[in-house]
Formats: sequence, C-alpha cells, structure tokens
Amino acid sequence: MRIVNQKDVIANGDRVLVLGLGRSGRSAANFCAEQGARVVAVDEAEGAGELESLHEAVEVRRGEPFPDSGNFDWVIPSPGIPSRRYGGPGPRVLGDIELAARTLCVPIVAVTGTNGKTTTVALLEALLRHAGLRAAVAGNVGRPALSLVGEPLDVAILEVSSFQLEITQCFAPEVSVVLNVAADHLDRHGDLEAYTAAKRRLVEAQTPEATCVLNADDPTVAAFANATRAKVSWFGAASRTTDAARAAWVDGNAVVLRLPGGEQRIRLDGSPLSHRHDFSNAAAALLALAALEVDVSKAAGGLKDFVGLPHRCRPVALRAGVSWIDDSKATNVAAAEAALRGSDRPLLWIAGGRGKGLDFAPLAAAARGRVRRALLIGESAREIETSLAGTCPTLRCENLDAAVRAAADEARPGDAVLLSPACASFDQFRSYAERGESFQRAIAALDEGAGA
Ligand code: UMA
Repeated sequence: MRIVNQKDVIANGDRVLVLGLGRSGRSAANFCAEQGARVVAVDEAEGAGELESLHEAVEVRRGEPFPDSGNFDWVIPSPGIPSRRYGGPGPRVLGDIELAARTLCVPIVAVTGTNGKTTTVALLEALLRHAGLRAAVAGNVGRPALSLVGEPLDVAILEVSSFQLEITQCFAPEVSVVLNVAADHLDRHGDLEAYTAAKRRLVEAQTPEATCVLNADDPTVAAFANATRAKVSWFGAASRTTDAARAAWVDGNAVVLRLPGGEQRIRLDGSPLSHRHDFSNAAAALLALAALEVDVSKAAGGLKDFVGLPHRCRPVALRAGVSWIDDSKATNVAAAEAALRGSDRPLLWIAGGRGKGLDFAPLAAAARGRVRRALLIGESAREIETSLAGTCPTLRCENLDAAVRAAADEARPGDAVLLSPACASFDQFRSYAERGESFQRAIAALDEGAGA
C-alpha cells in the first residue's frame, strides 16, 4: 500500500489551465476533464498535438500566447515549458507526475539522475515482473505518468527528469533512486546549483518510512542524504559503503547486496549489461527491489532475459576484429566520459554535435591513454578539439558518414569505434535515436562499399 497520504487535488468544477499539448499536456487535460474540471489547454504552436485523443470537454487553444494564470485554480505546465513562462513554481502549479502520484494507489519507485535513468527503470520493470509483480514504467521515458492511473498494477515505476521535479510540491515516492548528478540542461536551469536543486526535490518530501537509494561515489548525490527523512540505502564502491546497513557494490562481474538479514552476491554475467556504469545502475535497482520487500534472488533471475536499450553503449557491429559501439544517447559530457572510461579496447571515438553549454575539459582526462583518435563532427567539433589538445590526435569530419569512413580506415583489429557524442544531436539530426540509426546505416554502407 502507499504510505503517503493521498490528497484529492483537482475537484469537480475547478478551472484548470494546461500548458502545452504534447504527450504530458494531453494526458493531464484528459485526466482533469474526467474529474469534472473545466479545462483550457493552450499550446503556442499552431498545429500542436493530436487533438483526436482529447476529452471532448477540453477547450483547446492553439497558436495563442499563454493566458493569465491568475484566472485559474490550477496550472499544469508541460515539462518542456520553463517555469518563468507561467510565474514559477507555486502552490497552484502542479505537474503531471505529482498528479499521478496523488492518484495512484500502489507504491511508486521514482528514478532520477543525469545518466542511466531509462536503463535503470527498464531493469526494475523486468526484475519486478520476473518476481511475479505487475509493474509498468512511465514518466520521462515518453509514456505520461497519468496513463498508469487505472492500470492493474502492484508497483508503478516513474522516470523523472529535472524539468518534472522542478515544480513538485510534495511528491513523496515510497522508493527514490538518484543515480548521479552531472552538468546537463544548464540552458534550462541556468546553473548546476539550480539543476541539482531540482533533482534534490525527489527526496525532500519523502517520509521516514520511505527509502532513498543514493550513489555513495557521487558527492553531489551523497549530500542528498542530508535533505531527506527517508532511510538511505547506498550503492557505489565497497569502501564507501562499508558502514551502511543497506548497501550494494560492484565486485567483478557481480553485485554484492548487504541487507539487515545478511549479504548476497548477484552475478551479472549472462545479462546484456556490460559496462561498469550499468553494473552500478543494477546495484541501485537491486536496492530498490529490496526496499519494496521483493525477493531479490528471485527477481535477479530476470537479469539474463533483460534486453538492453538501443543507443546506449550497444555493440552494433563487429567487422574485421573491430567492434562498433553505438552510444548516441550520450548527449552530455558525463555520459561520454563514462563510456570512454568503461571501454577496455583502444578507441576511435566519434564525438560532437550541438553543445549544451557544458565544459568539455573533463573529456580530455577520460580520453587520455584510451583514444587513438577523436573524429569530431557538428557545431562543437572545434571546441572539443581545443579541449583535447595534447591528449590524443583529432580529425574534424564533415559529418557522421565521413567520420565512420575515417574510423574504418584507421581502425585495427582489437580496436573499438565508439560513437559517444557528448552533445545533443539537433544540429544534424532530429533526435539521438536518428543519429544512432544513421551511425548503424553508415557502418552497413562500409560493407556494401567493400563488396562493390
Ligand atoms: N510548448 C509551448 N510553449 C513552450 C514550450 C512548449 O507551447 O514554451 C508546447 C509545444 O508546442 C509542444 C508541447 O508544449 O506542443 C510540448 O511539451 P513538452 O516539451 O513538455 O513535450 P511532451 O510531449 O509533453 O513530453 C514531455 C517530456 N518532454 C520534455 O521534458 C521536453 C518528455 O520527455 C516526456 O517523455 C513526456 O512529457 C511524457 O512524460 C522527453 C525529454 O526530452 C523525452 N526529456 C528531457 C530529457 O530526457 O533530456 C528532460
């Protein structure tokens, strides 16, 4: 059962302003209309949203500026809309995550972090199902959190972003998981402090009965322990978790889990998780399962069937002894750093794209001794090249196809070619997924070229 007091928020007849008609806005508008609220849903873009999926009582305004929110009882902004656009967070401002949390009657596990969120929630879902529980994932993954309301479930798993957390008031999941915090989305939040403060909201309202799973190796995350009343479970290096009653750490190809009843070793070989950071995500997931009082040994049987996610350090081809790895999802510096450090082969590394205002300097230390050549593309190619000066040879390439060809020319058996851009894709592609697919097509074209 939920341990948080539920509170009805949206009441019959309330005037609700929904901002944005994307996935989040449409689900919020429908939910509120079903509660009998008078809903006005506004999107600044002319042709926004698939209106056929909207409740008939929703008044839709498209291609119009946002109205004065003072005329409404509640404002429900979409995550992509910065809070300054509607007067900042406040008691009448609610996000769809919080609305869902106040309505769902099952325990919630909420996962945040700069990197690894989606892998971790997918892993949690697979392991919970393997243990025989009905579990589903929603939130920042693309499926709106409110779509879980009414679904027969034992556990709801929410991936939550800083955009969503920024406006929560008393979101208090039974289990929170904070994987890591590194500079990202600074264009939206202004600075690292504001971004961190948004992430910290995940743990701030948790009750003493709840559990907070924190990364002991990340000083920013570790400090969240001082901001929560929840019981803290630690994952990370063994040396940092030795005194904790509930802890998990990576030991070779296994996670050691220490709970009040004793220690157990969960083997990860046989699962598609291959990178060090995935092992650490698995440690966090196993602690979350323990907090839900799930039989962890039984759930862990699902590890071998877990299908990893595309574009996240995924080996996509092996040509003449060279492994090709698609990590297009690495859209920030910390993610690319983790991919570089996690590789055990000499690397031809393809990076670059649209920078997010982040400092590329940490890439130099991660590339040193690991990267044989960096092949740089996109708007930030020159800036990354400057950051790598004196670290490894670089080559600026016209586009991703050219970088793939250059990597193929230079690669030797035993090397890996890693696409891990450290940047957003929007200067050349519609999404990181499209970038990853283009990478895979360019690799396939090498074989066609060789056969011609
Ligand atoms: N809009 C305006 N004015 C603005 C900004 C946007 O009217 O100033 C309108 C747009 O015209 C558009 C709508 O708002 O029609 C889009 O809203 P949105 O950007 O919030 O997109 P949704 O489709 O509602 O998707 C949101 C999340 N989007 C963002 O956080 C940017 C999705 O996360 C999430 O999966 C979805 O809700 C369901 O919960 C995506 C994301 O990019 C994947 N997240 C970021 C990330 O992972 O890095 C945080």
